[in-house]
Amino acid sequence: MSNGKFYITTPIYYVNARPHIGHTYTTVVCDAIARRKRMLGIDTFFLTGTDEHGQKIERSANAAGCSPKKFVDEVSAEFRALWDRMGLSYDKFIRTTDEEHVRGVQAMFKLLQERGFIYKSKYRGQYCVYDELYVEVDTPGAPCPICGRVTETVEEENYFFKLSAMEEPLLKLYNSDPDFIRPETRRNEVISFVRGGLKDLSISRTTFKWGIPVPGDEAHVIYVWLDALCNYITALGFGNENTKLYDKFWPADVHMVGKEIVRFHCVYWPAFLIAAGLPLPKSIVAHGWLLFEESKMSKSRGNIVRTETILDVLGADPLRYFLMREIVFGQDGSFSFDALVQRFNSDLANGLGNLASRTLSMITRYFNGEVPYPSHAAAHTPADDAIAKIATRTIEEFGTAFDQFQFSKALETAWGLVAAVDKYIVENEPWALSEKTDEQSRSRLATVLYTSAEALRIVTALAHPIIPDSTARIWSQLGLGNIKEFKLNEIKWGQLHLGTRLGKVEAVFPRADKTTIERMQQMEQERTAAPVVEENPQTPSSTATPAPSTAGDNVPAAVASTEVSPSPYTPLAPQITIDDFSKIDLRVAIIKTAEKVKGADKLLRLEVDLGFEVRQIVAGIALAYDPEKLIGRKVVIVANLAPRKLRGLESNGMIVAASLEGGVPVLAGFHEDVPIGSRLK
Ligand code: ME8
Repeated sequence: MSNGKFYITTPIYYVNARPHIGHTYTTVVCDAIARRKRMLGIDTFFLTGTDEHGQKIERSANAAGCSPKKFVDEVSAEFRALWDRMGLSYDKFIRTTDEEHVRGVQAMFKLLQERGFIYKSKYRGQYCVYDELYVEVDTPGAPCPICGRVTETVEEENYFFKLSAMEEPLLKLYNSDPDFIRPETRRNEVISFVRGGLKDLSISRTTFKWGIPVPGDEAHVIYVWLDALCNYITALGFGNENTKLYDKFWPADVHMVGKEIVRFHCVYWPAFLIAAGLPLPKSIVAHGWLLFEESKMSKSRGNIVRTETILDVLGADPLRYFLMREIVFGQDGSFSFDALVQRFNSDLANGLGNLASRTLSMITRYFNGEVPYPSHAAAHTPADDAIAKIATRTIEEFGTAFDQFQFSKALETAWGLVAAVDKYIVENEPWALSEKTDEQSRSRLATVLYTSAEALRIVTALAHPIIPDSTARIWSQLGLGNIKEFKLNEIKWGQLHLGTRLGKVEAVFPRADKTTIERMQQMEQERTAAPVVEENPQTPSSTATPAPSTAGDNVPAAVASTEVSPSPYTPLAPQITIDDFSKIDLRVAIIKTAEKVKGADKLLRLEVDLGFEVRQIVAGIALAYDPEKLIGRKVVIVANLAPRKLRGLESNGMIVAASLEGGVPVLAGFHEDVPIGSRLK
């Protein structure tokens, strides 16, 4: 029997970057929500996918020396393979290069045209390629007010969408439905943005080709955000022949997004839908950022943590648990390997895992592997009733918190039950009861173990959407079969049957130790240490161009493959002005000290003297240079690069080097003797 329907979406991810745990975070949250809805008997559709058009992607493909299609095919496949490896339960993986999507977007464009919301006009302005957005700055080359990257001057004849006409309808929408944008802080930001006035929006481009052609005017491609946002309806068949899913699931219940794309989802998307006369999504829910070393994890900052590293070492469930428990949904949260392992040990290995193994192995030992039931009432004590009460309250509170996106609170509540049962076991000493042979003690032992197993069953069922694999294993150890068949909406205390035969009891969460952290750090280190010439987040080319091939796994497969890059030369980065170049302060410095960084094969810690100051730089040159031989050598450094941490050491600048085949660095230098502190121009 169906208990209604539910449609949830993640953003579709750009394929100019490989997936990292920031993308994983959003997708895991949606997966957990979708799983819970399904367990509640709700007909659920969970959509994710990749955003594959636009100038940013076209440039990344050019830089990789391959066609955009080949480039997007490879990176999109990586996202999908990672989600599959994690066991994410999406119902559809949409790609904006899918034919049905292209048809659907063109249908939407035509619909907006027919309804009089599109006109053609000339436009000259500053465009931020990274954000794929015209920005409100006048000076050519001025930085983007959103991301700080250098903007480009674009002059074209564009199609425009009458966004200015949407000011009133949007404000009416926000006011009439306070849940349309969540949380409240984001809602307030959007309202004040719209109150500030809306200008018409350019929705086509002629300066590049990698996009969906405007129907009837193929010189134009459709603006990438109009293209991308439509995925939420085209995935269901909008604009195509078969609209069964669209008819059933649209409007979406939840569009889950990161806080940086709230404006696109809460202003542009409903504006397009209102103009097209289509139903609006029920809510847009924004979460915060996953930070690593205090800044947003992103490819251009080079501080990403790969999901694969964690999967290889710990598996999917510990990561899922960490993301849902440690990060207060809606706020920014920090990621570190230390915190991940600490959470894993305290809550999973010592918490749920320990409760499962001690309860189930005692039932195996004392009751031949069959769930016991107290045989007379005198075996009951208020302590048993207290656990039953806490469990009943937990079911209620967990559901309420989870359904309000308070995942951390929900898990805290469930683990409160784990802690209560642990205490109960310690206080009731089943091991001592097992040594007594009188009937009263045997009944008491049965009650204590039944109570513990029943509480374990309840926590396992509640936690299943968050840690699906391990809970499925505990469930089958409890002798309950396939957890997927369990109806969460019917859960209550006392459903564990007397005589249920346990499955094979095995540890579900083997404890992690220091070497677990070291292994993960080492894997990430090896990936980030190699590049000497780093990406600079302040330049547009760095965001459009994948990292040099020395970056190893950080590079989309298309870049790393020699097959697709026949030229031995790295393609030129997009042109910059002299003003752009003047922002880079290159100085001559002398190396004073050099030493290997412990535990990082490729890194050296250097102290360099610029004449006016001595500073520390961490460089990935250890495989090419002996530290002793570097002392006294003059080098060129990028002196005004923002500091970043490598292996916990702050690096204040970057040494300039040529990168030879295989990423071997060769330091830049001079034939003449140049005073330290001199600036290169
Ligand atoms: O914006 N912390 O794609 P994108 C938390 N294609 N979440 C993060 C994160 C981090 N450090 N980094 C990424 C786009 N995310 C567009 C979307 S939708 C019609 C088009 C997650 O690849 C978060 O959900 O830049 C964020 O909004 C999304 O990835 C951005 O992915």
